[in-house]
Amino acid sequence: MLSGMALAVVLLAWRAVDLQVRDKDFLQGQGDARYLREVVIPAHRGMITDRNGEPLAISTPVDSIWANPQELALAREQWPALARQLDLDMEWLQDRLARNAGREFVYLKRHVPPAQAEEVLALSVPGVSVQREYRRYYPAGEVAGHLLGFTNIDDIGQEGLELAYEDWLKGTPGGMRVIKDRLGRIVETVERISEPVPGRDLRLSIDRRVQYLVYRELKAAVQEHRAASGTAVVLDVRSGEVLAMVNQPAFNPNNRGTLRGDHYRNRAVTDVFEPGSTVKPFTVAVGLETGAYQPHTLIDTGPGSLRVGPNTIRDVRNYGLIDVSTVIAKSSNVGAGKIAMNVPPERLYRMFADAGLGAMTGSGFPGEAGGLLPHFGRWYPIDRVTFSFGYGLAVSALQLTRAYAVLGAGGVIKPISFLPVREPPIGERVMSERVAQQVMTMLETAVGEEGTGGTARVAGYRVAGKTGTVRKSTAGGYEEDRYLSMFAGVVPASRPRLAMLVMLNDPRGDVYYGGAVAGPVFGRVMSGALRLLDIAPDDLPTLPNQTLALAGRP
Ligand code: VPP
Repeated sequence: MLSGMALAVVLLAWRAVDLQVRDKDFLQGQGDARYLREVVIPAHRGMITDRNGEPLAISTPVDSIWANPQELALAREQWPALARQLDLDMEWLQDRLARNAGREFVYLKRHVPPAQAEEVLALSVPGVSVQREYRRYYPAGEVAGHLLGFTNIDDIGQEGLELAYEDWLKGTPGGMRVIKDRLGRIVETVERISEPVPGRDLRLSIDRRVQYLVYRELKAAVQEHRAASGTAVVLDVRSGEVLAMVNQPAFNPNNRGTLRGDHYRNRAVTDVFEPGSTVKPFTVAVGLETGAYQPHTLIDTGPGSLRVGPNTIRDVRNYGLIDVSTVIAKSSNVGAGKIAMNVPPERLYRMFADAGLGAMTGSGFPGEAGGLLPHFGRWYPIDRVTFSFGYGLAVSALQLTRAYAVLGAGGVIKPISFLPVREPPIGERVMSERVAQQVMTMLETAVGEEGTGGTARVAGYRVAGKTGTVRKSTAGGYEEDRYLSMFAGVVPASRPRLAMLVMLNDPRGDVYYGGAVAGPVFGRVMSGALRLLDIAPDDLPTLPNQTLALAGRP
């Protein structure tokens, strides 16, 4: 019995000691477990490409150098080498470590090239580590800056399509559990909790080649006419896809540091303005729809002004007795005003509203403006008249371009898309196909010999379009010598494929008419874009037959 008891005592004692030792390790482990941490593994952000897969935004791997101040404090003698390698100055480093002394983690330098990070690691300074991150790179630079927007240092979309499609692009970060020692050193990767899920790539409707053409020509025109800014939008008439959207001055999203708020807003969707004469085609469309007018109906615009109650509206010259087509070709305000007086106000309002003027397009672009379309119930007689030639309402460049795409699509409005669409949408009818066709014919004459838009011509293609020169509104009136100069058009007129608006804000050169300032930009862009997109010419000079015979062709 005694020996049994003695054995029990020995066993118990051994167990107690054993537990103490093992527990110690275990408890120590637990102690370390006090430093059990979850570390985030960033996900690779999806690439943004144009409609043909050309890269527009790519996330490239970079490394960020971070330190555990508590640990680094023990290696002061290595700080100078570290500072040199990281190109930091010592005061900054000392101050940063001092201010974060109690913490385990502080960034020393974000987004250094992986090679430099390697050299820093090679110094093997205690407490200094590297974290793999991603930095956005925009190959097209400022050509597509406003469209894409940009991400912040943590690769989160801040503006533009980077913001609009954040959830699609961002992916899901992974996680891993690590044990860190008392000084916060990762001593062991305990387990990968979850692998990072990369973001999805985003293919846009944009054609990078067209985007570049528009950027180049708009930039040149803004410089040539010393304009304060410029905007241009190109839409695919059949699909409603945005093929190009440019603002000047542009900005380069690769150099985020230089950005100011008003620099990177996408004016084409955020800024609204009075469209002026560019909406006359829609007033004429109402006149044609109601049957009150035909293209050849005569209107007396003499003496070049029209009294409406106490107000008077004017043309830049007295066009006298002209037909409806000429009201468009010469851009007569009086002609448009008289049509407006002879159609029901609600029909005029309805046409503008159905064509999307003064309303959000639903494109999903962040910060898109709605604009203003005062209800006809609130119109005084003068409002009804000035509305007809584009004053008293406010639209964005995207809305106005979309309205011209309606004319090109035979009177049907289509949703706007910044992504490729598989099937051209049916859209909704806004006016009869007959009226849309008649208006398109008038817009061709506006670009012909008799019109104000001759500068928008494109060799080999029939062009339908409208000039606009709009005095900028100020509090309670209109500027004497500050204008918006515009041209909106559709090509090829016989089989419409592209709609484009070009607008220059406040040209300070010696010419300011829309026809002189914006028309040429339209012509130059379209003569490049139509060929780029393999769109067949519809206005080749018909060769005399004998020439064909000489060429040995039937
Ligand atoms: S005619 O077509 O674009 O080539 O009439 O700003 O008229 O009543 N532009 N622009 N008017 N306001 N209020 C002209 C043109 C030329 C016309 C247009 C084809 C030769 C062109 C205008 C414009 C104007 C205008 C007038 C521009 C201000 C607002 C009105 C004078 C430049 C008007 C009040 C000089 C509601 O676009």
